Amino acid sequence: MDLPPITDDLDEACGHLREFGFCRIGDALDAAEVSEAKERLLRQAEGERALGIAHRDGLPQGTGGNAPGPNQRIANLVNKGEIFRRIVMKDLTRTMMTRVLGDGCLLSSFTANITGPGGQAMRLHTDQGYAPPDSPWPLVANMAFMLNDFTEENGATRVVPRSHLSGRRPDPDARSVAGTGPAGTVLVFDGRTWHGTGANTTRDGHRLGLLAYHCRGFVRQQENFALSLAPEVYERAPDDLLRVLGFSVFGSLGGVRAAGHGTRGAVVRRPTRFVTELG
Ligand SMILES: O=C(O)CCC(=O)C(=O)O
Repeated sequence: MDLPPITDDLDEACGHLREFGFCRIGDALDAAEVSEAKERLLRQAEGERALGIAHRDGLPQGTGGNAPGPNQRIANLVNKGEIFRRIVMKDLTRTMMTRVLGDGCLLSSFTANITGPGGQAMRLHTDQGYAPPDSPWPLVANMAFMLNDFTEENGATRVVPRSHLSGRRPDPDARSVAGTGPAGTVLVFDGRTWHGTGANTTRDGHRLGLLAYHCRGFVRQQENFALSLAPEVYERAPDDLLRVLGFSVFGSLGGVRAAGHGTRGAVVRRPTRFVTELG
């Protein structure tokens, strides 16, 4: 077996993750959440295109110039809708990521990838390519939430079964399987698993995926939330969210010592006074 079945049993899902390097959890988002997130995402994507700031990719490799690709990426969803912040803080998200990455794990980035007709397959890679490939455990893990059905044809994320245990860098020609599933499913994959966006071979279909990329508490995040979180989101963010975004202490890391914020798990804030040159 290369594609473990979709399950809603988290123990079973964790077993799949250990054996295959990925698992699929059904009904991770309910119908109302799917519909709200999908509507928000499509409006955001349209808004970024209208402003001329859309990030487009998915063109064949080596295609030069600034031609817009058929796929659209949307960055930093934490700033772009309450539904996205809710998905980050869902019990399922926190429970799964804590089981895989330990207490104090962080959101590394939260983005969307909308594949469009003609979108090319992404080169197989791992999400912890900056670390030695033979790491005995994942430093990071990803949750790809499906806002519509992920199919072979519309670019479901490709994953290489058991590649997380290979101890090698990805072989771009390895045989992969499509992590398909109905809307609401989440594909969870270990940071060592070889994977990439699938090719979209449809005539007019899009694939709507949210990528909630997480890391252990001592790993540097992909998104620098301390700089990029919008002030109005920061002001209203509950401590639990701030903690997951990295405004928090992990062991002896991440504190703002001058302000006395050094306690494990404490939320840290920008000091109002600074100790500078004395004497
Ligand atoms: O969109 C996907 O299916 C996966 C995207 C991915 O692998 C990446 O952005 O690194």
